[in-house]
Amino acid sequence: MEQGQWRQARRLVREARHAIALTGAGISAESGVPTFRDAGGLWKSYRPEELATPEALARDPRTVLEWYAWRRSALADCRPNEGHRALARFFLGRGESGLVTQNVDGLHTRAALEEAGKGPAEAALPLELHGAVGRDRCQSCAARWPAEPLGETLPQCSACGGLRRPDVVLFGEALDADLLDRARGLAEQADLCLVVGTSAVVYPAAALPLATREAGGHIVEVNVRRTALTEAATLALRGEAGTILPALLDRQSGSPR
Ligand code: BV8
Ligand code: ZN
Repeated sequence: MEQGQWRQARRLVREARHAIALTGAGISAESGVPTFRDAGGLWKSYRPEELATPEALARDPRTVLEWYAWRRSALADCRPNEGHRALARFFLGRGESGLVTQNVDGLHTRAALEEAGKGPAEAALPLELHGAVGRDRCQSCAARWPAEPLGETLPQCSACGGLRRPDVVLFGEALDADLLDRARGLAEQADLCLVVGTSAVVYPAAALPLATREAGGHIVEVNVRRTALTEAATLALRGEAGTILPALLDRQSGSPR
């Protein structure tokens, strides 16, 4: 990456009064979590319409629940990487929330708790726009639980008998309105939106960086390749999140090797 671009990126981070970050599956790739649309990604082996929609869940709940049980088991050995940790330290240092994720893997939350040590982790806890695969919720009422292994019979809500399903937002399901309002408010106030490891094709999440830009803020993209958002970015830093983010966000570090 050429030095001028790097210096400009570091200046935008240093001078940002209100910074937010929108992350996608790419930030968890180095933790061993498969992305969706990359070669070898989840959508290459499965068709999202067949698995990640409320119609699929209604039509064939066992297949959908078994797919999520497989994804949960694939996550069991994954740990936050240096990209998650650098973002946690950044927001802890600023003492102001701004981390918005599309990911459901819970790795940002783990990084926040690990980096905060004894201190308050709040500023580094993410807004999980698409929910969390480590939680179940009831299809019919508001009950939520920590995820449990799938048994022989379809899991039922102990309160109302409804279907217990992963607490994630499927295609065609609405995002939590309050969460989305908070994320939109943060994006409109931000003068810097870091966009890390997302193909920026899923809405309404992908519209958030554009809200920052429309309000006069800068988009700095961190990705290994071009995306639907690269055009709109002030700077597109090409490389892996686990390498770029510590160098970009930690106070004393220089540019990545
Ligand atoms: C809604 C499930 C309205 C959870 C996910 C046409 C038909 C139907 C719907 C629509 C349509 N047009 C638009 C829509 C809306 C739809 C949508 O946007 N569809 C897109 C695909 C066209 N959106 C919705 O349905 C949303 N709901 O709009 O509801 C509504 C309102 C009222 C009432 C009812 C309904 C719901 C969106 C959430 C869907 N859920 N998944 C799960 O199983 O995970 S989306 C899925 O994609 C994931 O959640 C993921 O978060 C999301 C985005 O993917 P990315 O994170 O970007 O991952 P991807 O693999 O694509 O990219 C990885 C990137 O990382 C790449 O750029 C790669 O280069 C980069 N990378 C890789 N390695 C690294 C790296 N970068 C840096 N470092 C590395 N090491
Ligand atoms: Zn219920």
